[in-house]
Amino acid sequence: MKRLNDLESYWMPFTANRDFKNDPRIVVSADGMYYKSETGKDILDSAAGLWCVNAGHNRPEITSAISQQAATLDYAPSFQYGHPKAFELASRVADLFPKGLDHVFFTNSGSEAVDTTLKIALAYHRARGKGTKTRLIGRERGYHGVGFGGISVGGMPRNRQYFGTLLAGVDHISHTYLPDHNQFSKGSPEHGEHLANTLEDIIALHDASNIASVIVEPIAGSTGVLPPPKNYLKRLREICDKHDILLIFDEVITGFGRLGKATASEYFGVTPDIISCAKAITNGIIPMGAAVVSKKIHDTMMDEADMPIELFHGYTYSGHPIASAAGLAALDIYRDEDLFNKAAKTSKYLEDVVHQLKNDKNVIDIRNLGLVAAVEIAPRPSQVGARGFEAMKKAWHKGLMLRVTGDTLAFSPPLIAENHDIDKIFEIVSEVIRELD
Ligand code: PXG
Repeated sequence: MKRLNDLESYWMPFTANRDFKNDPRIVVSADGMYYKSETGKDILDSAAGLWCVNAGHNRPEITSAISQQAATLDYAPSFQYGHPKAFELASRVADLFPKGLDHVFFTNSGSEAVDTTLKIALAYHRARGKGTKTRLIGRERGYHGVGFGGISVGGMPRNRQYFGTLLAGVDHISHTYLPDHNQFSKGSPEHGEHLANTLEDIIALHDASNIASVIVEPIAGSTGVLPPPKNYLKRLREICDKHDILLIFDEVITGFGRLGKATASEYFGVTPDIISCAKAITNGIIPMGAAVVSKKIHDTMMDEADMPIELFHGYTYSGHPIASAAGLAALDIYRDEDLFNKAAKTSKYLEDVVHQLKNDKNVIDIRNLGLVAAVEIAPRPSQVGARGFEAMKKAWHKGLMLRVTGDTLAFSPPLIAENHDIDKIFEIVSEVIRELD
């Protein structure tokens, strides 16, 4: 008989399972900026969970909305039936997102949101009689979740290499990491706009008549925080317009205030055709994601697609009542506490504080934009990622939840963070860095 509550049964995602189970990091409760560990220690959250708890932990407004909803309407079928809160949340999201992106297709995660955007792009071109436009373009070092669509257009080698041939007909434009030119940049780096032109090379190779869409994260997050070079996103938009290619922004981490605006699209003044989002849509409390789609795409599908069901796609839990209730309560908090503007103010402070680590041991680059920052540590020769992994473990023992990707320490605190929280995060980080050999 297996022991109940041993650590063995749960196969943890994106985790060094054997290492974890020898020295577990387990949290049992949370409030505001802090978790509590099972030993009763306060753990400061420098990552908003996994970039999702933008309003801070355990907000009573959201927990009570959830319990009320659960007691009123626990579940409603998402196919051919509706319930009021899904419609209400869709309107609220459309209102918050850039003008013209006003139709919302709900999913349960960022990965599903991404796959939904890709499927809509293909179905749209087909519906308008351009069925040859099928190639999907992503970007090197992109992260678009872990579905087969997402890893195919994604560009994180380890997320792809174990999983066979992936989707056919996918190409990647160049990543935008130019350390020789942009080291220690604040905000968008000066160099790299020209890298958008690698899209022109792919178009020259395949012809635009065969290309459906290009998907990028406006600011690449998981790969280690790479803000887009100045004018780069505008350039991508121009190329897509010129060639009748849909531009998709994956805003799973940037949606709902991370850059001090509702979306990165708004922040950069570039409107894509589709946005994927997730995470902070419910403040992370219940899984939910969405593809937010332009009127042009939506109306084409309504006018031209097969009848009576226009899009053969959806999930049992699309627009789940409890997720919808959580989403509405989260959006109320963002609005009532003016949290996006608060994040914009705190991001200036974050920039000042994080760049003070410039001369710390082994620090080879620092990047930031909005309430996102990264400190890149030199890898140990022949042991890439080891210093980063150790930093994460040391930080935990000092009371800090630290998100690490390779040897890059990434910061995305809840938008409620005060300047003193930022100070505390980087006091601990500086100590950790000093202790790394
Ligand atoms: N797109 C982007 C841009 C993401 O960042 C996903 C899609 C997938 O979302 P789901 O909900 O399926 O996980 C993500 C997820 C990190 C980190 O620390 C980032 C993510 C997830 C976990 C950790 O970099 N992003």
